[in-house]
Amino acid sequence: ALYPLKRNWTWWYLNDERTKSWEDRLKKVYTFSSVPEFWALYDAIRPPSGLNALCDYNVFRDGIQPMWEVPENANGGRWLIVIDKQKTPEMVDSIWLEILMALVGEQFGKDMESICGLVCNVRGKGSKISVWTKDCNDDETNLRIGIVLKEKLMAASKDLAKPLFDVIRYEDHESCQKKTSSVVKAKLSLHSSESP
Ligand code: M7G
Repeated sequence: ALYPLKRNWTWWYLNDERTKSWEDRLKKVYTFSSVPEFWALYDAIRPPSGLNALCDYNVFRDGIQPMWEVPENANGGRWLIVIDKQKTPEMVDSIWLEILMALVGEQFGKDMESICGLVCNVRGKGSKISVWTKDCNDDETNLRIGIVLKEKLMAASKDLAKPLFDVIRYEDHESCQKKTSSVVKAKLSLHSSESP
């Protein structure tokens, strides 16, 4: 194919069928391996703003299932962007596309190896977008990944002339699974107001 990607990515969809188990709600949509294939898929499906509450999108490196249980995620964590309800649907879609293009376009250099995938949780109380990485204790790598994410979000905010985020936080999956409140203590955080 023309314009092959460096690696293959699989797009997954979690539907909103409340009566089913989480695992049964999760479906593989398509694996893409070139730039035109990526855009054909992106254009054919709804953006996050078109999904019902409770649905998720996951775009993960081919071979890594988008769940805590698999070895690539078992010791991992995520950079989390919480998008409050005041933000417009277009802003959610912009954050999603900005990070998606950064991943598919290999914008994280050698740290691409530490990235598992990208998640969008569409929720009534406000959506979440997160980048999952392999090792929650590798602060150095995770921080470098976070800095690239922040740069991408700052640039997109400038283009839209709207601040897309206040803070991004890194948390480990284990704490998320054990959480009893909606707040998990962050291992790392980056604020839009701070430089760099
Ligand atoms: P969430 O969708 O990450 O966050 O988790 P939310 O609170 O904003 O909806 C919601 C629930 O989905 C969890 O409590 C689990 O029951 C289930 N779930 C989510 N994830 C990411 C996984 C996973 O990786 N594996 C399994 N088995 N269940 C999951």
